[in-house]
Amino acid sequence: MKTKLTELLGIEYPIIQGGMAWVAEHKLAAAVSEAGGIGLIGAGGAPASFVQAEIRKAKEMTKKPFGVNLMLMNPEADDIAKVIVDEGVKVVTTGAGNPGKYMAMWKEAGIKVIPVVASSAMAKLMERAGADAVVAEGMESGGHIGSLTTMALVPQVVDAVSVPVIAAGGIGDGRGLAAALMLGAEGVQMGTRFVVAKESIVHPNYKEKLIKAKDIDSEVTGMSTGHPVRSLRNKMTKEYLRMEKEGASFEELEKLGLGALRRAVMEGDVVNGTVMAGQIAGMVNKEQTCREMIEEIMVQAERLLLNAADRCK
Ligand code: TUI
Repeated sequence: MKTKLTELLGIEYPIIQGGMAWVAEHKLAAAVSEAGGIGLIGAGGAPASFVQAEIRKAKEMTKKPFGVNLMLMNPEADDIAKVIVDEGVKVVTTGAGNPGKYMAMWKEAGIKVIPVVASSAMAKLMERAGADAVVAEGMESGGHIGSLTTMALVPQVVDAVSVPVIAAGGIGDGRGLAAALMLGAEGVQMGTRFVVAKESIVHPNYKEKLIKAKDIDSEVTGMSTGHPVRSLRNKMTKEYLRMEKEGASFEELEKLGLGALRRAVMEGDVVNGTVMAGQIAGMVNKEQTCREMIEEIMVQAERLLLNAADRCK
């Protein structure tokens, strides 16, 4: 399948793997790139030295292009932005903020810059700053989210900018990819589905909780702090929501959330940790290799798109 995204990045399939903190490390990124999509190393809240080591390990596992996601609230964001240049990374996506101050440096280095946005205003700002494409991420996504749904956001971003738009949030199979293309997107970014990939280093407890989850099992915490985060309902989300309702301070809530994602992903504490996942959790039913997932998605999307054309004859 050829789209503006496959052309822009020189990849086979229009699928970007989400830059999930702790989850998106070198093995997952390399596996997605090897399978014909584009894998990302998620910087999350990690130090620059860790991100650099991850990039080097990914280079040993694949000769295909891969990218780095810079989470802009990371205290070492400035250093990570430089590491991305020094290591010759080909693609960068950004999340949870405005990457404007790094844009000139990245463009100068020939890096393809793809900011994640949650509104058409932000998309326009990023296009003016030199973005090569944007990811329009709806609130169906796991992790830190905006307020619009993918169905409403994607076509409005498509109308607002002339760079390629990649749809994210609520996409977990070939139906989602086909639908995204119908909305005017040139590809998709998927996170939740890749969490249970065979190549994903996520703790088995996390994978099991995600595989068991149904459509209604995610919850949004942090509305009151301005940092809404979607994750699977558990003791942690219940406690967080109770404290928010009782008017807990920003500091108290931040303290509760601190380190909670790492506890779930690395230690497998899916009771007191934060099990970030999107609304497609109910569609994630088995572990597969990244190649199996991507091939299944592409076959399904291509069949649907061909059938859609038939209906209009
Ligand atoms: O960044 C994400 N998803 C994330 S980041 C993350 S790390 C984290 N860990 C614990 C607590 C909180 C965060 C987990 N998930 N997605 C991309 C994304 N970016 N979604 C929404 C946005 C966004 C929001 C506002 C992008 C730009 C923006 O602009 C505001 C501004 O600065 O003008």
